[in-house]
Amino acid sequence: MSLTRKQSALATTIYKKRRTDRHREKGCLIMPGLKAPSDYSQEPSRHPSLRINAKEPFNAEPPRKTLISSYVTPVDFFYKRNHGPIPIVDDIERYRVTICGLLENPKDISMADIRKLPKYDVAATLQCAGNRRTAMSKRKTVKGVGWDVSAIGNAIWGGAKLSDVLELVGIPKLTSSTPLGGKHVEFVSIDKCKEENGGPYKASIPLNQATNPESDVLLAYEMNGETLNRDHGYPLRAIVPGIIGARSVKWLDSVNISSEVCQGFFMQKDYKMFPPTVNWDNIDWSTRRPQMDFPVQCVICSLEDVDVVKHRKITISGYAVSGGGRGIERVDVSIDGGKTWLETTRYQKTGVPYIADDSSSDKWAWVFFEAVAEIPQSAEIVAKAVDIAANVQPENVDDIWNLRGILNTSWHRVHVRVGHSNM
Ligand SMILES: Nc1nc2c(c(=O)[nH]1)N[C@H]1C(S)=C(S)[C@@H](COP(=O)(O)O)O[C@H]1N2
Ligand SMILES: [Mo]
Repeated sequence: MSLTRKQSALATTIYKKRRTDRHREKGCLIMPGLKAPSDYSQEPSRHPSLRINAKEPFNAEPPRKTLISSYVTPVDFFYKRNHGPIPIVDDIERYRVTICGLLENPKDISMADIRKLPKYDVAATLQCAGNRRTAMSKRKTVKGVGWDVSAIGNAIWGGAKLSDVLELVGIPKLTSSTPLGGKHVEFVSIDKCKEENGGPYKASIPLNQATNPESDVLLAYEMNGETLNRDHGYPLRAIVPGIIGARSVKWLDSVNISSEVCQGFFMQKDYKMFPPTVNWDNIDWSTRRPQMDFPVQCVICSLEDVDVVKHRKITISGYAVSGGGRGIERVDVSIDGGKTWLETTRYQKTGVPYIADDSSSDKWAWVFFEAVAEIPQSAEIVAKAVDIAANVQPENVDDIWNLRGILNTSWHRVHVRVGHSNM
């Protein structure tokens, strides 16, 4: 039997309603086993060293020096980016993720079903598109959470490949279109976001990325070898390596096969890159595509933006990362504001030389860089990275300024003086 697209959409609606009714009967609030509070009275506890940029919803980042103290970012120090109160699992046994939309047989999948699939551990760096927004705002005000340089972290995500999960509902590997015209995979959460008028956070990726095992898209239930915690998406989240963090949807409720790109707020009215000429009076959201890929980025983490050091000989170190799994070919630093440059050494795991694009390196993960230099009494120190496609970071923030303050990848500059710390 083959359904038309309309019939299948109808089937999904009926299926979802039946499911809801079923759970209402059991006295369940919204969804089996997982619920979304509408206030902030049941938030998890968080590490006191996090810098809080917004309390409700909770948005926080670690001090930059913490980032370079370990290649794999400890869960406590991993930035937390939310758009509503953190959902709660009240019964993991009853939790199901619904795979629905343009397919013949929608299915409710339990954690046991997910765990039965082969487990993959993927090292992937997640970066919020708003990372370094505060610095962009200094040029000219932008709208959004004021992130410094640590809205980024690198974790080992454990879970099933989405390509394997989709096979359970009859979508083969390397599919770009289903017989019913499905071309996108939409991840739908249950959190209540005010941007969605109290509706859930959602985002989509193309079906051919979702069904390609090489893209390493995961439905993850572990972070750094531990069960995912509430802040990071317990019980199940999408991890889409190589693209902006906004598409790695946490607390999955359903995975919806659709003909179109997700029409949610965060795909259509946010996380789009506009040219510097666009302002709040002339913005037309429909003119731009949702941002997916991440451009090349690097940040100095061993020094604050304005810092005082004791000795002339200093270590300049930080992270570099690019989108789409592109490795880092080079990171250059300058101690004279960008007039002359010095190449740094790069590494991921200690003792293993980093070779961009080599099977020995973690394709989706950041790279640390380090250089030792003798600086004059006062210096402007700059870092810029080059990825394997020879993409380079832009010199000035002015050239990439945009009203939402996303993707600030301009050369990272810090000002250092040799002296005593009381300035
Ligand atoms: N359900 C849901 N998923 C979400 C978000 C959210 O608010 N709700 N925020 C997104 C954004 S913008 C980012 S950058 C990452 C942050 O993931 P983290 O909090 O685990 O670091 O989650 C993404 N997934
Ligand atoms: Mo984000």
